[in-house]
Amino acid sequence: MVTEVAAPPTVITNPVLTGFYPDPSILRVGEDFYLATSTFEWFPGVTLHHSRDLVHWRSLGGALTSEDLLELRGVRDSGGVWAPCLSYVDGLFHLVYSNVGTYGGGFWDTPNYLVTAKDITGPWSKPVRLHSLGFDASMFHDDDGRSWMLSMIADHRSGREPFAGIALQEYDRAAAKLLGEPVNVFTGTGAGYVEAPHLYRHDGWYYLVTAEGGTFWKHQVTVARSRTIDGPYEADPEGAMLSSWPDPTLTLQRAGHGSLVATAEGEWYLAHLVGRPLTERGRCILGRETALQRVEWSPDGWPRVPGGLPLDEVVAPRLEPHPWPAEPECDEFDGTVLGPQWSTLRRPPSDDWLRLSDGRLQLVGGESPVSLRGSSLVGRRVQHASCAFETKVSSAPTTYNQMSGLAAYYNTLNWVYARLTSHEGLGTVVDVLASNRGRLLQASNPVPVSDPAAGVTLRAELDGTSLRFGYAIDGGELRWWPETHDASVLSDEYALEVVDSTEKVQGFTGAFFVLWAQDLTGGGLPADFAYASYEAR
Ligand code: 6LW
Repeated sequence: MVTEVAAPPTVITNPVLTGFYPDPSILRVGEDFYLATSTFEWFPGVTLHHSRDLVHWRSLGGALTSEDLLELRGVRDSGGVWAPCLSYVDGLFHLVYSNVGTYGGGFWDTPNYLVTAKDITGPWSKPVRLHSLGFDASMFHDDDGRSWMLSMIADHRSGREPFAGIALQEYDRAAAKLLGEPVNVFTGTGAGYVEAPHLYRHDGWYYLVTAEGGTFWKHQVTVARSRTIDGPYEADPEGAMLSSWPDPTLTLQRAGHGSLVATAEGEWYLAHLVGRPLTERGRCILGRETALQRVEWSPDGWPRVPGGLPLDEVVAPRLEPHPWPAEPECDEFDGTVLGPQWSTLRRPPSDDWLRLSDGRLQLVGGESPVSLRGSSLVGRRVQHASCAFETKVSSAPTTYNQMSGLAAYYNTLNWVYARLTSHEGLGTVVDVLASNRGRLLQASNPVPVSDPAAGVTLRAELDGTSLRFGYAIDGGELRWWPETHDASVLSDEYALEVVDSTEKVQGFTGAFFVLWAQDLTGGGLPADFAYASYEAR
């Protein structure tokens, strides 16, 4: 007699999106699941991922690929696109997002926008300007055909709670405009920083999922419910739906900013952000990532994550496994557009500064590393605690104002750059320059290059907090500069600068490996990159 051995349940291994993919908004349309995440000062705006089984995810690149959809020139570090929300109605994907141009001193300039598209890969419609009351805009489409916009409410007045609550306002889809006045429907549970609203209807209740506690260690997901859409909303008497705060030893820390999804068979999951510090409550070089937790409904109708703590592995839904082909390690730049793994800084790729032809990527030397408008930079997220990035660059710098190469990059103030440049005494050289909270450091000594046109191989290797750079010149083998760099400065925790309890510089992004070219003479000296390889180790 043959006994049937049940296949072990498939598991979801967290984070499902490794590297800088925060503030996840999850959506199911038919048999397809989508995740939309924040991108801040990076193009394309709003990164999109796709899955058919919640286990395997593939990148679809980003939604906001041009400047008529998103203007990022001039935005501060960690400004730009905060916390998108993806929804679906009338056969159209609806994407709302905040474009936080500036922040500081208790103020946020945060216009919110709505774009729609028939297909998740676009084209997306001309943005509809919504209100600017606060960031973390989201949208809910009710069974009665009405739609509602939500966001956090910013209050700069002294002595007031700067995160003043959650605004709800009706949105007329036909007229493409907001109706009536916004109402503050939820001021939180007292954990502070109430933000990131997502609204759902289930079993006759409206469930308002928010984040509280702030996006660092005390972050949490809070759920409140009401029988009527404009409240009053009562928070779950059992407290936070999810938080890492109770246990600093967990792998997944900073858990918060969640959104819900149900499979067609009614299995519920929560997408949320996490950080994986290298040491307890230390620095998260991979930034805020996206994870999924299983949700069980309590007998009295509350969505709960069993135990309320983020698990590294959760049981996957009963769906056919749907793996995707692996991303190639090496990009030979033999296409005409950049692959979905690449992002650019504050401006989308365009022929005046980025060209892909003849199997190479050419960057026209742009503005300085601190530029908020014209950086010639193409980057990919660091997605593994141990990995390597390599390229071969050729250029003809004749002054110290011309440089090109690869860098480990967090923001305009924190990076380590192995570059080809010119040195008064030595001529063309390769060296390593670093910026630590804006303080420039000559990190490694220059090495003369006699034949730059032949191209210089540059390599970065990251292992935990240790980052080192190597070079191969004039047909020689790969050599390493002796210095190793503290990679943990490329983290949210290090980038965040607070002065007199005011956040001067936010740290919301994550580490990138980038190809970079500057020509501070304004002459636009080009640099050619033959390939770029990223190896997880
Ligand atoms: C986002 C807010 C948050 O707007 O961090 O973690 C902010 N939660 O909801 C930036 O990601």
